[in-house]
Amino acid sequence: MTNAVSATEAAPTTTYLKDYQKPDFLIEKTELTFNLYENFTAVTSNLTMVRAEGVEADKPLVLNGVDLVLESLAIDGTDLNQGAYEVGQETLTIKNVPSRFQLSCETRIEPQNNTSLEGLYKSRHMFCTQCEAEGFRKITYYLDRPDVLSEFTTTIIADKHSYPVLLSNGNLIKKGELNGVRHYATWHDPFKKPSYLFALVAGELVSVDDTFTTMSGRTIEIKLYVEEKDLDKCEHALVSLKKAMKWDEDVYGREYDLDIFMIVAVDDFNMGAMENKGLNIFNTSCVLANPEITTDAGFQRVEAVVAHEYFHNWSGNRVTCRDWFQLSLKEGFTVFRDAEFSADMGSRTVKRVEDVGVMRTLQFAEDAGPMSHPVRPASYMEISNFYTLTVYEKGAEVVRMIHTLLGKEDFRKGSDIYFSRHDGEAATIEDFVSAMEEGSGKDLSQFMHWYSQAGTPSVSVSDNYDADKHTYTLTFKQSVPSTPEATSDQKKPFQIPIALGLLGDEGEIPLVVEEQSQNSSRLVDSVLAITQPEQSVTFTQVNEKPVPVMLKNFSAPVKLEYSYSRADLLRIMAVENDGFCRWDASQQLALGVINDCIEKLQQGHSLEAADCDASLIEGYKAILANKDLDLAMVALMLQLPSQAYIAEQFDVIDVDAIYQARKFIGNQIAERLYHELLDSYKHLNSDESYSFNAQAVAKRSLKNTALHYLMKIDNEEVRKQCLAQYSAQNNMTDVSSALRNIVSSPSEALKEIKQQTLAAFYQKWQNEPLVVNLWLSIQATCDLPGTLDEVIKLTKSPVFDLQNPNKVRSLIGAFASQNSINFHIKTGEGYQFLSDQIIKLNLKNPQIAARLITPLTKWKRYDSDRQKLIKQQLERIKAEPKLSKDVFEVVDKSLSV
Ligand code: B3K
Ligand code: ZN
Repeated sequence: MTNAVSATEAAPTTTYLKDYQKPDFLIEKTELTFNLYENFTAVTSNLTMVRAEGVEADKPLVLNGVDLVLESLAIDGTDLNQGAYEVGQETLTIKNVPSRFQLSCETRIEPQNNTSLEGLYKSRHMFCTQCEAEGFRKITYYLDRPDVLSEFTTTIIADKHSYPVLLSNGNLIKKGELNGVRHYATWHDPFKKPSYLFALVAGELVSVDDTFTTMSGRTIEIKLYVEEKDLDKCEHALVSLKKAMKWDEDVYGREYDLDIFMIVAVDDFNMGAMENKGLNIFNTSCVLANPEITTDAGFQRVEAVVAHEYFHNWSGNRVTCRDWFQLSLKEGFTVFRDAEFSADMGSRTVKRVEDVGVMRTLQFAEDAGPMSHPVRPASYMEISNFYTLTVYEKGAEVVRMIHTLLGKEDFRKGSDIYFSRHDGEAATIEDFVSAMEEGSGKDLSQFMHWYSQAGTPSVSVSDNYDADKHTYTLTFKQSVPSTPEATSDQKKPFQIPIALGLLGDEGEIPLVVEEQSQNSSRLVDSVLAITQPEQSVTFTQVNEKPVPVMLKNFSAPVKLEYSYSRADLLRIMAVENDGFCRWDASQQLALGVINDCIEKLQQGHSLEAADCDASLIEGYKAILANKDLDLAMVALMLQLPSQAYIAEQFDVIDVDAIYQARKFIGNQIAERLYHELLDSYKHLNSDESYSFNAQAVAKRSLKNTALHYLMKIDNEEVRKQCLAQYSAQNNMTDVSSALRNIVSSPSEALKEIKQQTLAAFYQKWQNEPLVVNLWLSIQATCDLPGTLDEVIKLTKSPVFDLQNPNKVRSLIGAFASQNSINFHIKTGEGYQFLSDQIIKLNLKNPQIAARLITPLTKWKRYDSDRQKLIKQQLERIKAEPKLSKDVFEVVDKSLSV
């Protein structure tokens, strides 16, 4: 029978939200049988299909299918002859079908050659699946869309020695031997689900088992499947899962539904993890952890991702998405849920500050670039390209704003309505927002613009203090930049919650809104919801000119513009209660100083000590001396704004000046606060054994922040400290931090040691891929000259594997996105290197190839020489004879701006 043409040859077409049509057919039951062999897999499907109500009888059945070899096709047991159906590039059309029938279909696939890691594929020796968004169509012909929900029964047959463990969604209902060599297992999932939540795993795995008792007293079996060598890295994920299960019961009243919850760890995975019903599949990097191999950031990631996938059981699985335009319905909401969970488990402020960091650098940049799209996009060519920071992170901020506007109780009422009303259904963002309106009695119609309008809004604030009347007026003006889908003037004003406070000499000034402005500007729990392009609020009984503190807890994903004096910022840093604003004040203070240096460099001057304003040194000194502050906060406030954040402040990014200025200020801080930093380092540097809790993480964070500054100074004592920290091999957080400093040190004294240390580190950890990945990324992000050559060398070494996404991200991704001074090397070799890799990956793994393009998409933001060089590379990629849809969309949109 026909072998469908590869998807990569299909001309990219655009899918529009406005064209959404309900499915013509439904699949009541899905029975699948997989016969797994080394050189092919035979898939048999039996689908109980019904024509949807109101659909004309002559409408053909159109199924999705990609890269499938069709072996047989039958309706109600009768084989179809060739004229009865048509196999297209990505479809199978059956012309005449009854209103209710049994469709049987046999296909052959080659998971062993599937390098896209989408559909059924092999990771090392294990078979596994990734079906979201449209991977199921690479397994069998199906209605591969999220609004077709079906009850699945899955039988897996495989060699019993190579694949002793056979898993799928739901409950195991049957298993047995077949002929002494092969065995089978049948799984049944009682919950109807769309195909994207289907999962299958077959491999030589062992499990770590646990149980959880739900709020209604049911005992859930928990199984974490890993390779035997990883058995010692499972505990943290299991603890995190049980915490997440409990948290979702406490905070959202959501209980787990199946009797078993399984997680499987795989090495080759395109993203972090996948929430398949009852059978989550995880990238090893997001589930395995122990102190010897995992940093604090790694522990946090595992906790967050385990929780995120678990929370999807309700926000995503029980209530799923009508179509992929609604992706943020599950992702934005679930990111908000996991962020709140992490905040409750660790330090709330630290979590918030980290998330805001991602928003203000990466998401704001995405929103200002050629791939900018609303939280609910209006169109896409390849949906895989829309698993973005906007859909996830901005989507979570939008849900957070609803939470802020409604308050905790009403938000919970809304989420209860949403979950119970749409349980077992495929819902839309409107359904979610309506439930929130109903739960709170509030009107969120203007709020909906957050879902349909792209671009980061700016809110500029001016103020006026009337000393005679004792009034203080704040005036807010909002604007949104033009983005690909709409110009600035076509956009409607947003409803923006601004949490605020006024600082007086004696602390917080009580907020009393003047009666006249109460109609338009009501303040609820210190939150002002602005709705107009320009809007003022006047406070009375203000007896001194206050310092306004705005956007507390980053209450809206906007750029807030208000010119604070350095003295105001120091004040906020010292006394403000809101942790985010306190941290942000330290960022704005440093940013101001760095910006002055950038300007000076751009005018051709060199920098001198006086350019590092004394206010910054004094501010940092005070933070280090402040005994009331949480150590994690101290560490965060001492960290200079990232290069990416500094870059975001400019229309034209001057890579060299930003790098030089930031480095100069870093060195000044190190020199001028040397004793304070060293004291702090020594005080915190203990050999106590590792524990993962907020306090211990905070200590290590501050200690390593101090070390990072100190290592900017070429000083023997510091070098010794750093080498001693490395040699102590106490935990991976400290070891990797020391290694990073050794590798990035320009000191001649470390030149040889550097190579020896890198070699010894690799020698020790070569059998731990996650540690090798860390080793790669430490080298890839080194800002010293010559790093590009090292990175190129590493891509050619046997350590590297272009087919493993974690390796690609650790080496190529880290280099291109976190090493701006080397990536943007003036010769253009960095761009060429990246494009070479993208071209190599284009057909092998289109999703990863498309992600790698991100740094090139921002080409318009650089100087004209760099613009030219980057554009050349984009054009080179576009000229490739066969381009995957994924790569085509990103390159095409980048070149169309
Ligand atoms: N839902 C998956 C992401 C799937 C990405 C497909 N390209 C993981 C998550 O967000 O939980
Ligand atoms: Zn998710």
